Amino acid sequence: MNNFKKLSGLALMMAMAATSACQQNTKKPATETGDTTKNSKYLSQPLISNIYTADPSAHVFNGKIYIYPSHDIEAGIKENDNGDHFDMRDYHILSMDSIGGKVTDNGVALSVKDIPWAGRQLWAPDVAFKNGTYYLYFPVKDKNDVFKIGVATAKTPTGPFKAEAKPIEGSFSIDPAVFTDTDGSTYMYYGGIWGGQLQRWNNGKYDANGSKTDSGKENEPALTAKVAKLSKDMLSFDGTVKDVVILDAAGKPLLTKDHDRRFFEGAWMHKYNSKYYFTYSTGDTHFLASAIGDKPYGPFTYQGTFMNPVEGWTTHHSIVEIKGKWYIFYHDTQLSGKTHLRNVKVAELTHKADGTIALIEPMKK
Ligand code: FUB
Repeated sequence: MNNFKKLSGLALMMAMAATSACQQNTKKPATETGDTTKNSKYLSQPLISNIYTADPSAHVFNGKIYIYPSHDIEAGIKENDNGDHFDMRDYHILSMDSIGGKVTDNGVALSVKDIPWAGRQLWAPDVAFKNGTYYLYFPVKDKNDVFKIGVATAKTPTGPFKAEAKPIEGSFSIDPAVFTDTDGSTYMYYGGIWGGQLQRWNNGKYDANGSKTDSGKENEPALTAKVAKLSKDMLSFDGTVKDVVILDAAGKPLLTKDHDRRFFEGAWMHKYNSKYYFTYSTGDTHFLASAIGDKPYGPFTYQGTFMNPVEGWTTHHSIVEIKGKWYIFYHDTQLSGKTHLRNVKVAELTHKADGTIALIEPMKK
C-alpha cells in the first residue's frame, strides 16, 4: 500500500468532520447538506457524503442516471494484500436526473445476508437491463472464502434485488462489468488479481494455498481479465470463458513484470466509433489504462494510461455516454483519507481525434 498519500492538516480536519457525518448515516444527499468538505485541489467533489461508496458502475435507464457502487463500511479489519479490510455488506444504488443534479441514495438494494451462498465481502457490482428485468451482477466470497460472481434481479433499476440461489456456474474472481453490444449480445468482463484471487485459478480449479500476488513469473504474459458471453436469460455464461488478450504495439502480450501497464482489476467496456475500449486498473501502480479492439472478445491493443492515480490505493471506474457527452465515474478517499472508505465522483472524459482517451488528472496541479 505504498502509494497512499497523506492528507494535509486542513484536509484531514475536513475529512474527519465528513467521516463522522458518514458514520451517522443521515441519508441526506451532499447536494442538500451544503457539504463543507469541498476542496479545490480535486478535479471533482464526492457525489454523496452520507455513506462511503466506491467502484461506481454508471448507466442511463429511461433517461435517468443510476450508479451501482460498492458500499464501504468501517469493519475494523486491518489492511492487507487480500483486501480483507473491504468487508462490505450491502449495496445502495444512487440516482440523479443529470450530471451536477441532486444525488439520491435509494437505500439498501441487496444485502449479503439475503444471498443464500454468500460468505463475506460484497465487492464491485454492475448491472444490465434486458427482458424487462434489471440484472445486478456482484462478486462475493462464498462460504469457503472463494470469490464467485452472482446475479440478482429486480423489475426497477433501484431494486430491491433478489439473488439467485447459486453463483453463476463457472464464474470466479471479482469486478464484473457487463456490456451489451449494438447487436444485443451481452458480455461480462471480470477478474482481479491479488485479493481478487485470479492468480489462484488454473484450468478451472482454485488453489486455496496459491500465491497472494502475481509475483514469480515476471517474464511470462501477465494474468488478464476474462470475458464470457451471457446466455439469453442473463443468468449463466453462454460458451467458454476467454482471456482478454492485451497486446503491445508490437503485437506482444503484456508481461507480468510490466506493472505500469498490465491488467490488475476493475474492467470496463465501452464502444466508441465502432471500436471496443477495454479499460482497467493497473492496481499496484494505480493507473487507469485503455486498450482498443475491433471485437468484444478482442484482442485489444494497449493505448496507454488515461487517468493518473487518485488519492487512495484503489482506482476503479466506469465510462458512460450521457446526452452526447462522455463521463468517467471513479472514486477516491477525499472524505475519509482511508483506503477502504471511499467516495464516488464523476468527471467529463474526452476521446481525442486519434480515438485515444485524453489524460484525466484527478488532482489539480
Ligand atoms: O471495492 C473492493 C475492490 O477494490 C474492488 O473490487 C476493486 O476493483 C477495488 O476497487
